[in-house]
Amino acid sequence: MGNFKDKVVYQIYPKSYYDANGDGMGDIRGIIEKLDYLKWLGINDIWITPVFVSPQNDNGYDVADYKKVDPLYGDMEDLEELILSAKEKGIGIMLDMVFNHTSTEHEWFKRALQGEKEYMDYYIFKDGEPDQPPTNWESKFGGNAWEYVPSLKKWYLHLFDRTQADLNWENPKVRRELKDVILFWKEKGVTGFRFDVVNLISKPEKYENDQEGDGRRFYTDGPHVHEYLKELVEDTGIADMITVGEMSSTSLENCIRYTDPEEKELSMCFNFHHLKVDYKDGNKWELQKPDFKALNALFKKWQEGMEQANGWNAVFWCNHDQPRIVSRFGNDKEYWKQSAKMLGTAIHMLRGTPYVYQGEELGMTNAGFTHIEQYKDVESKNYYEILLKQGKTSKEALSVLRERSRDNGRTPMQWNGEEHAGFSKAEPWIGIPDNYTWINVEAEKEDSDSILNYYRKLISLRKELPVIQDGSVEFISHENPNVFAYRRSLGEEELLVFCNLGEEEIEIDGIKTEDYERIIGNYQGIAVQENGFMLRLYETVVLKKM
Ligand code: TEU
Repeated sequence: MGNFKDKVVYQIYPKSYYDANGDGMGDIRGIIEKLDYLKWLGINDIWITPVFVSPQNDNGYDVADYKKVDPLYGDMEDLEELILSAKEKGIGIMLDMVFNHTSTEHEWFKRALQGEKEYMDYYIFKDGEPDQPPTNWESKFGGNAWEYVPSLKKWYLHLFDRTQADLNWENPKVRRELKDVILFWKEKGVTGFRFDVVNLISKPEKYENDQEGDGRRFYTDGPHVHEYLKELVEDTGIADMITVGEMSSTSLENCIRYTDPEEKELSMCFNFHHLKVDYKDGNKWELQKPDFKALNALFKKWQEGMEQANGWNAVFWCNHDQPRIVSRFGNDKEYWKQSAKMLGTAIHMLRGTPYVYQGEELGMTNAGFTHIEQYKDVESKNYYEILLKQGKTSKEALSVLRERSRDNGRTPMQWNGEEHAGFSKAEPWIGIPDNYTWINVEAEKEDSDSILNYYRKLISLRKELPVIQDGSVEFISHENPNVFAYRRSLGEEELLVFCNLGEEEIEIDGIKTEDYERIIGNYQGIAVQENGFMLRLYETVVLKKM
């Protein structure tokens, strides 16, 4: 497997990164123009969310042609130029492979709808009565996961939107088609791949009602998933590339298998358990304060568990599906700067490959939308209706979206304090929070104490210190659940990482501060005490043994 332990990956959501052609939407040329910024930041690879031909019902996660660039983003020449220019700067490009489903606009699905047997076998069609879906499984975007096609008198499965039909991986032809897509892009010179919800590809033999839940336990980390992944990797020769699987509701055991180098599946996995600690009883659409005790327990379990069994984590707070972390686990008002730096440190010193999502390095905040018309995301729009049906008032539903909508992470990158945050000359496709006048690349580049310069330092520390890349990890427990702390060690080298997730001072005892050198932190110095030190509000400090 390739070496990725000293790497940091940067995620770009092209629609909101930089608009080079002035139509209000970001594009591939926009990314090319910003490569020098990314080089300066110090990242190694860029994961770009899908830019393939798509009706954009789910912003490109509904692919209609895996081998063509959607004109919204540019053309094949642009993408080839991006791959080449990035390479010249020592940056790799990872493309996003959405292989659990295709758009219903994909040629394969259109032919299936015509009743062509060969293509019907590409998808999961089941017989049934028009009023009786084959199972009670729920779509991740709300509602039943089956859609009826009257002309065929059959239902098809869609774990996501009804315009995203699940592929039938049991069919070897489907697997061959998808391998062909990988080979196509590999030849173009990409350095890696991100695989969308790849642990949902293997469905159970029997389709039955789930009496306990929404059906996920039947198809999550499904019966043949490891076999299919191994085959995909072997037949396309990508074992040495950087690959990351997005794993929905997965287990530690499975993530170990997905990423143990001996298994030759993937380099690393994203899991989302730590981003559900503010879901009430597992329900994203019910607000609850983050449970930091649970957060600590999850990180301990995953960090230590993956290490023991030779697995590798992708570590992250933010992506295009998540609200902004500083608004979520930090305080984006009085302690904006401190809490953003603290949260960044918590992730970047971990064992695993850190991912920075565009704008996270600036401390970008949630969108702050107040009207339903401001939202563009299919999931947000669906759930707004569902919440109303459940009896919430429009005001209540909007206050849930304000915290939980995926659009919180999709507002345009804030480049400067000028009109439209320097993102575009035209009115952007989605709104921009007012704080762009001071939260932006230009302002933060100038300020040596900014979140941006702090992230740049976090990234460079990983390159400099083998203990961050390769050290073992051990969580340090504290009676106060707001303390998020761990030790990294490699031979004689030792790092202690302390983060305060809250707004009260906490005493940390039993540390001889004089034995350590402070290598990064978000306050001046250390508040040394008789038997240790005081961790101030949202303080983080990283100590290196001398
Ligand atoms: O997301 C998978 C997924 O299930 C979640 O991230 C989901 O959006 C969220 O938990 C719902 O509450 C991936 C992509 O990242 C996402 O953008 C796509 O919409 C989805 O797959 C379908 O392709």
